[in-house]
Amino acid sequence: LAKDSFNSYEKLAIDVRDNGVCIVTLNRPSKRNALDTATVEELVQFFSGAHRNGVKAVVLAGAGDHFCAGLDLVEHWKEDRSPDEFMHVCLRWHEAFNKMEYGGVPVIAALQGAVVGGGLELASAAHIRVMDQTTYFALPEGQRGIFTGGGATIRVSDLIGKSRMIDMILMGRVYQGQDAVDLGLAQYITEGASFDKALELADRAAENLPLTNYAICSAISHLNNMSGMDAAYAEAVVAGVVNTQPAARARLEAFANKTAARVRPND
Ligand code: 1HE
Repeated sequence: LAKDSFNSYEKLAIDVRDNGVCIVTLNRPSKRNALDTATVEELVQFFSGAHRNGVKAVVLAGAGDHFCAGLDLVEHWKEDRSPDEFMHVCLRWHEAFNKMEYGGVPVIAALQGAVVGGGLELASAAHIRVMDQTTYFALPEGQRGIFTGGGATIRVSDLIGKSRMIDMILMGRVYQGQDAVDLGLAQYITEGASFDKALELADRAAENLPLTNYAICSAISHLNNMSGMDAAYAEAVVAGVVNTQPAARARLEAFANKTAARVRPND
């Protein structure tokens, strides 16, 4: 784990654990962790290097009572950007979020309070979302006179379907509680802090072999973008590499020797 590579961050708080789990915290609670351009640049930097730097799993969190209020609307208003400038702002968001989704390192988002606009776009680029009783999801862009630019049309539609995504942005509809899990906005809901559950999941994910996690947290997203025929072919190629990795032999041997844990139903 290249611990030195995590020293240069000013916007994100980065805590590296001995097991390779990294806690990445949006650290602007007084502004509800609104995403300004500098924060997005640090997300690009972190997620571009995470795999190369030996990160085994990430907990993505937000400081304070809210995960993320989305685009920094005050910065956007003050900058009075041209269309061309804002297109390039969005392209940096895509760079960051694509590096998250396709980077091969499991990213578990720990959500509380507002997960809105670009905050929901950020959360939906994570592989797993854990929410708590305070968490709520919305796309306020419709009412603000703007539009999503950080991938909601793709990733939020993937999570809940296009018509529900349209309803969210057209009507400002808010989802929370078990409804949000049933819809697919989050996979887990906790009674206590979502962070504790997210860290538990990240610790567990970090025990998988890195090449297996790479396939899970990169190949699946790529495969889903392909036609069925091509995806089946590419899946076979990925499995050819992953399922013959030398590091897997000890785990296969343990199964053959009956020392490995068996899959059993939950209690
Ligand atoms: C912000 C932002 C922000 C808060 N940009 N500064 N996103 C939104 O439309 C959400 C806008 N924010 C809110 O609706 C609320 O702020 C919250 C529900 C998130 C939190 O409410 P609350 O009552 O706890 O806080 P607050 O009093 O509204 O805000 C506290 C401070 O945070 C205040 O700054 P202050 O200097 O006056 O103390 C707010 O201005 C600041 N703040 N949210 C900038 N978003 C690539 S396209 C992406 C499209 C989008 O994401 S559009 C944004 C959608």
